[in-house]
Amino acid sequence: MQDAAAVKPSYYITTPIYYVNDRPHIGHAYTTLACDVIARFKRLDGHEVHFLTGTDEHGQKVEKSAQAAGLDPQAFCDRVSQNFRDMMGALDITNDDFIRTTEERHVTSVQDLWRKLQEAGDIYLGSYAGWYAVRDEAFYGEDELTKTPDGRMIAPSGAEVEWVEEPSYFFRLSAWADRLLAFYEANPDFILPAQRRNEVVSFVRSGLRDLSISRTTFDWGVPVPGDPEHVMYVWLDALTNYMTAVGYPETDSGLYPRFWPADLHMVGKDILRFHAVYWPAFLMSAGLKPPKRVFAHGWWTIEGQKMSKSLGNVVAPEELVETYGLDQTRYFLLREVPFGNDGDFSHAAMVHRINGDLANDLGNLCQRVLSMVHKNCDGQVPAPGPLTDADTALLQKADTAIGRVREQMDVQALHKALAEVWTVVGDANRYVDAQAPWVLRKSDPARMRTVLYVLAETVRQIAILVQPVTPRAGAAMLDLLGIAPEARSFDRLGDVSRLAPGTPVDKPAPIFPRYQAEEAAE
Ligand code: ME8
Repeated sequence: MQDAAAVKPSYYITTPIYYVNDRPHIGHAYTTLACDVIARFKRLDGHEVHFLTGTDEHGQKVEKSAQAAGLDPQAFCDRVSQNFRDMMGALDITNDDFIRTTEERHVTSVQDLWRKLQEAGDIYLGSYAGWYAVRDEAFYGEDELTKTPDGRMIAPSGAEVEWVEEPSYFFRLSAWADRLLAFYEANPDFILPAQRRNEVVSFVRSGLRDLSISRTTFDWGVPVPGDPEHVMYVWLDALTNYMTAVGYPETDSGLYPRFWPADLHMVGKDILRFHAVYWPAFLMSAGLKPPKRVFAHGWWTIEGQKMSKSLGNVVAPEELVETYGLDQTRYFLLREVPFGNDGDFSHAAMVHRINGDLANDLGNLCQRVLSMVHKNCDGQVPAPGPLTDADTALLQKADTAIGRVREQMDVQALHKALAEVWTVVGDANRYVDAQAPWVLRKSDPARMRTVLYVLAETVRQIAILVQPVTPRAGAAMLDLLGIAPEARSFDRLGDVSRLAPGTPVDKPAPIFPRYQAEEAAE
C-alpha cells in the first residue's frame, strides 16, 4: 500500500497563453509573476506543483500580424513565442511547461474535445452573421456595441468590430445557462474576486446565445474534424491548452489524473468571460470537470494612461528588471495594488516601495541584525539565555505568520499575504530599537546575545517566507545564516527548526540598497 503521508497534494496553476501578435509587456509579466509567486509558495508549502504558461498562436489576429511582418504565420509564431520564453527567463519564472497551440500535442487534444462536444449533441452547422472584433477575437451582439460619430462600431473593450457573414459551426451555449448558474451556486469560490463573480452571474442570467465556434474566411487554425473548410474558433482552441498540457486526451495515465481539474486559472479581467462561461460549458458538455477556480486580476495603466503602442508608453519587463532589479520588480507589482483591483504603474511609486519596504524595512533589518551578529558574536549565531516577554512575543509573531499568510494566499490576496510578512519585519525593527543591542554590548553582553539570537531566528523565518516573492533576497539571507537548501521550506517555520547556536554568520552585503537615482535627486 502506498504511504499516504508521502503523497504530496497536487496543485495545477496556469497563466493565460499569450497572443504572439506583440512583444511581452508589463501586463503579461504581471499575470505570470502572480502565478510564479503562487507556484513557489505552494511548492514551499509541500505541494507538487504543475505550473503552465505558453503562447496562443492561431486565429485571425496572429495571421494578420504575421502578414504585417511579411512572414509566414508559423515562422512569425516561432519568433514571437521565443520572446515570451525569454521573458520567463528574465523574470525567473519557474513554469514546469511552456505550451504553444501550434504543437502537435495540442492539435490532437482540441480535435478530440471537438468530437466530444459533437457526440454530446452540442455542435450544429449554421451560418454566422454578426459582429466580430479581431483584436479581442470575440463575437459581440449589436446591443453591446457603441457607434462612433464617423460610423464605426466599437466593442466595450474599445476594439473595433467588423461585420462577418460565413458558414459556421455553433456550440449550443444557450442550453447551458441554467447548468452554469447551478455550477456557480454550488461552487461559490469558482470565480474570484466576488464582484467579478457577480458580473458573470448576471451576464449568464440575462441569457446566452449559441456560440460560433468555427471560421471559414481564413485558415490559420486547427481544422475542424471531418470538415477542413472550417478552422476552429481560436478561443475553443486556446482554452483547451490547459488540458493538453496535462496529457489530454489521455485521461487515465500521466499527468491528467493527478492535475485535472486545474486548481487555478489566473487571468486578467478582460478574458474572464471566456474562462468562466465558455470554458466550464465546453468541459461539462464533454463530460469533463471544470477547473476549481478562475481568478480575474485588474488592469495596469502607466503613469495614469492606458498602455498603448501609439502613446509609446509600453513598459517592457526586461527594462524594469534592468532599472530596478528583479526582486524589486516582483515585489512592487504584487504589493502595490490590492490583487484583483486595477493599478497604476509609476516610477515614483516604484521607488517609494523599493526605498521603503525593501531598503528601509527588510534590507535594513537584515543588515543591522546580521552585521551585529557577525561583529559582536564572533561571527556565529549566539546562544540565547532566558527569554523575556518581548522575546517570546516576537518569536511567536514569526512562528505563527505562515498561518496568516496561507489564509491570504488561499484566496489569492497576494498583497495581504505580503503585508502579513512585513508586519513581522516591522515588529522586528521595533524590537531592535526597543532592545538596543548596541547599548547592551557594553552593559549586558549576555542579554545582547539573547536579543541577537531572537532577531537572527526571526530573520531566518522572514527569509523563508519572502522566498516566493523575492527569491534572490530570500536565498541570500538564508545563505548568510548558513541554512541548508533542504531546510528552507515552510515545514521549517515555527519552533521546529530553530537556528543552531554556533552556526557561522558571514559579514552581510546589503540585500536591498536604496534606489540611487532618487538619492541623487534628493
Ligand atoms: O487574451 N494589465 O492573450 P493576450 C494587466 N490569448 N494585465 C494585462 C494587461 C494590463 N494592462 N495587458 C495584458 C489573450 N494583461 C489570449 C488568452 S487563454 C486561454 C488565451 C495580461 O496576449 C492579462 O492576464 O491578449 C490578460 O488577461 C492577458 O495579459 C491577455 O493576454
